[in-house]
Amino acid sequence: MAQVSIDSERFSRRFEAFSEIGATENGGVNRPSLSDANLEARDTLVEWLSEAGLDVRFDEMGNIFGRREGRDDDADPVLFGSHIDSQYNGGKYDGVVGVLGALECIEALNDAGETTRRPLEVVAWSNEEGVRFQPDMLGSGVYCDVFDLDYAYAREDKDGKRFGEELERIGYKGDGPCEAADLHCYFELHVEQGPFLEQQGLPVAAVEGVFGFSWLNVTFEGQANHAGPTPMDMRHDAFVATADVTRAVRRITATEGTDLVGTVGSVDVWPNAINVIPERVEFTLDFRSYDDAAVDAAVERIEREIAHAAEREGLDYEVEQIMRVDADPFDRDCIDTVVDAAETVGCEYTRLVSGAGHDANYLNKITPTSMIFVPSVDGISHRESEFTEWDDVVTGAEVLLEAVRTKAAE
Ligand code: HGY
Ligand code: MN
Ligand code: MN
Ligand code: MN
Repeated sequence: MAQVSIDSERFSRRFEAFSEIGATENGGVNRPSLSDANLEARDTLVEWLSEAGLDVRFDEMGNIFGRREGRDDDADPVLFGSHIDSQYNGGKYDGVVGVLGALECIEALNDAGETTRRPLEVVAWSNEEGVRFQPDMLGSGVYCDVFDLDYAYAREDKDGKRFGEELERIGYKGDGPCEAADLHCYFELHVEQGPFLEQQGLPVAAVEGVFGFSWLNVTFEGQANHAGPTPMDMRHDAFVATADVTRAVRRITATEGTDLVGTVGSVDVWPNAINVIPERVEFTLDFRSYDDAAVDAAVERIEREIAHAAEREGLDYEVEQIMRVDADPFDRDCIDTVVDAAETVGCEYTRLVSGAGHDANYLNKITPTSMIFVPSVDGISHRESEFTEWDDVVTGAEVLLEAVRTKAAE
């Protein structure tokens, strides 16, 4: 049997070409969900999947699948992939490494003329990032029955455009139902987006689970007024309350749990003028931990802080929970398959839990799942300077290939 191996050159050429789509001046990418750049990336991926001999389809959420028949075509397939939508000024490795890495695994099997007992399916999930259309992991969420289709189609971006309409506009609102098929398992190769692999000087991690998280949208409503003549004790300043709550996030993460993290990431101030007291502020809260009780405690405490801040400043307020995902450990056998694959490849490895959310969170609810991480230089991600050494990307793809071959033979 011919040696099956990742072709680093071919993989790199594809990755560099893909990185040109929606490229920013500082080496990142700007391919938010259902944007024109995301459309160009989708079309490019569909072309490459077809050229690799895969049977390509996309479902009513725009999730793109490429299928390679198995010797036993009725067997449940091995599914593997990630996402190709990006942050507004994001990194070019986030998600793409997992999708093009999966395609490269198919090419390696094709080159070697190796068939597999089970069918293989490569997937690119829609709207993983949740920055243009909240919440994130929307495509895999509908597929895994976490969200219903109408909810997803109705999600609006900041300009009031709806997900369903934008999906139709770009021509990726497929006919096929977005619902889970019977799967044998799911793997996702992804950059770590944190500092631990680099700190340990290791190229690969078998991922044992993903932090649970809660996303909240908060609105404070006060009173706009002139910044000059309005005495301080007559003000109802929505931004002062926002600042109080932001500070409270730090107090909570310092006391509610060892790995608990909290972020105020998006803030809209209205009317946002130098000489007007802010009337309305809409901002987001993102709490995460591998301990669900810590996330729940943080949400409870921040909701009290929000109420107190509003009372102090004489504001109205509203809190909307956009999503709550529990931390679920991945499947022990899939994790061990990744570990065995790393040993077959001959690379050093460790085991990690992911602080970043991934489509694998939801796939883990319906099929045995694990992930493979490769290092992020300086732990940077969701930033244009996101970088992973190419040798590490290739090693990650080799581990993915071995894990997929193992499971496809079962
Ligand atoms: O928020 C996340 O962790 C993911 O990048 N959507
Ligand atoms: Mn990602
Ligand atoms: Mn991301
Ligand atoms: Mn993610």
